[in-house]
Amino acid sequence: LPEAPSVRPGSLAPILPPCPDSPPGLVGRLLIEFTSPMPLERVQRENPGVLLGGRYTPPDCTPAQTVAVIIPFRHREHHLRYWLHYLHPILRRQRLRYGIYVINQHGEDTFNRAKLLNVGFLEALKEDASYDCFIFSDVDLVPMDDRNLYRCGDQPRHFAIAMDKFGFRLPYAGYFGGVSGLSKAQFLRINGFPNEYWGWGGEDDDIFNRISLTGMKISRPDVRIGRYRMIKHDRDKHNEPNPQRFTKIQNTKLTMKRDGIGSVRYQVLEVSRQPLFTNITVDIGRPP
Ligand code: UDH
Repeated sequence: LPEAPSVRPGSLAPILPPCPDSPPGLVGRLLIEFTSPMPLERVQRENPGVLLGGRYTPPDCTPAQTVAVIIPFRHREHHLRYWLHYLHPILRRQRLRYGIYVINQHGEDTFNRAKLLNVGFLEALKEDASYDCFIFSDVDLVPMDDRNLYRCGDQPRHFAIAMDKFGFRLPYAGYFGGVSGLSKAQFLRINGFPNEYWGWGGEDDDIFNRISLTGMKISRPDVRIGRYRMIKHDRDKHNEPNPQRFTKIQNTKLTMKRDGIGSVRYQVLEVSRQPLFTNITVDIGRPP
């Protein structure tokens, strides 16, 4: 007879073993395409194990970390449907305990990616104080290999190292854009991300500088595994290249102490728990 699973005293829930370091059941290289439209109902139907708000816990093991995936967002609904379609099954196969947070910038003022990510860090922790790993992902980036594990390590992690649009190579040594991950402690150590990069560009280099200046090193997957497809799109309105970015990234050392997670000001307008993600609409103000 098979042995009955052990049960915690005073509870009917079986004690689950720790999730393995290398999850079994990964498939490796994936076929990713963005051709046929992706209805949300289909994504929902195909992910019955995902709970309201986009929460998931493996049924068969206890993960070492709890991962909040933070997505900066405005007017990219059809990208989000592809992202959810591909990422939920990948994260599930990776045996992660996770939640998905879409941080939606309210209004039509200039976009501010890094400030939205700061908001995501704080708001995810308000939802669940046990988050200890934060993955920051653009909505248009889908990994092409599920061995690219969305979890945190002893150094900040850069995941999107080989995007199709850059010929599947790192565009420059200090590139930290697209998809990155920091533990709660690593994030706090760099005072989070800058709030003062309005418009496109520079904020990822500022984050790279913060990491270097605090003596940490970027960890990256193998270039054959860190491959990504980006959903092709035109430049968004109200996210023009920021002409100040070149001078700002020269000054990270001076600005990072006063500008970061310790100084972020915003107003949450709505928190809505959808079947596959939590949407947080936020007023982050506008450039001075
Ligand atoms: N984002 C939005 N809405 C916006 C702007 C940005 O959701 O209006 C988010 C989204 O998660 C996006 C991320 O911020 O993936 C980064 O912005 P981006 O996709 O504009 O940046 P990227 O460098 O593209 O990927 C730059 C414009 C490319 C124009 C190419 C024309 N061929």
